Amino acid sequence: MHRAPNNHFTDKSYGNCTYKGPLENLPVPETFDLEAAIEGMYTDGYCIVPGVLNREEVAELRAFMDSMGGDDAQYHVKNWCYNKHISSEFHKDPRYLKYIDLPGVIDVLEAVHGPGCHVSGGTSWITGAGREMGIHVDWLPFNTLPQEYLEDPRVRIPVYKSTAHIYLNDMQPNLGPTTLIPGSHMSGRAPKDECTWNGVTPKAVMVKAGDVALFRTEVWHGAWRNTNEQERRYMMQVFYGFGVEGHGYPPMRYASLWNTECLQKATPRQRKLLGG
Ligand SMILES: O=C(O)CCC(=O)C(=O)O
Ligand SMILES: [Fe+2]
Repeated sequence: MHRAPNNHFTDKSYGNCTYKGPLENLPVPETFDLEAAIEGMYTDGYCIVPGVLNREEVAELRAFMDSMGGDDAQYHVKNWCYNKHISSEFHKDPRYLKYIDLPGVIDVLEAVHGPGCHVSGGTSWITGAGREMGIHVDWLPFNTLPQEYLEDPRVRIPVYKSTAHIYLNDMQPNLGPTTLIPGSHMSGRAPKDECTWNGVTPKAVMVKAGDVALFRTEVWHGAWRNTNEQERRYMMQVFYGFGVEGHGYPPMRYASLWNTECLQKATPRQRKLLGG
């Protein structure tokens, strides 16, 4: 077990946790129900917010992602896949602002993280054929908590950290969708040489471009293998938490480190999310 200086675990999975199928899909709600989405974060560990970006907004974000990071050739990783993964520089470019408080998504986030809800970072991620990711947790608030404590009806663990995935393709299996095991945050631990939990297999986040999936970091998840030689998968991640700010960007109250256009354009809600 590796521990970071703050005594938190750094291991997201152990051994072989690659899921090879069969692949079933998560249910995608047709409309957004805020109360159901909030409840989903506690019971299933995730929620899906449909139709957050329209077609024009999807095209705009894809173009923004294409414009980042210089020469495309450098992202073809030898013997692996195309992998363009760029950290979000919120303090350098006002174009990031609108993606941190997307309608519906931000209401779920502020409800689960409470008044201290913060953006802790983010990435833009374009991936191609050959890419897959084994089942893992992103972060556990307790290193490890016995499942029977978590299943005690008197216990409801707060959502400490979460990730929003903004999808920019109409997903299909060969684009390598995110996979996720509903309820697996109740395991209280990271997977070890396994890729199912409680008999539940990873389910694909088979959403449309412009849909958002939000999940707590204890949920077991990964990504199905991308085998699409024609089209790349586009996804933006935004990381949230409470009382956790400024990984990879300076909090906005350090205004001298921020681009002036970002400072001018940020709404009060965005300012607060960015540590203003
Ligand atoms: O790309 C995906 O679908 C999953 C990414 C992920 O789980 C991660 O970055 O930790
Ligand atoms: Fe992850």
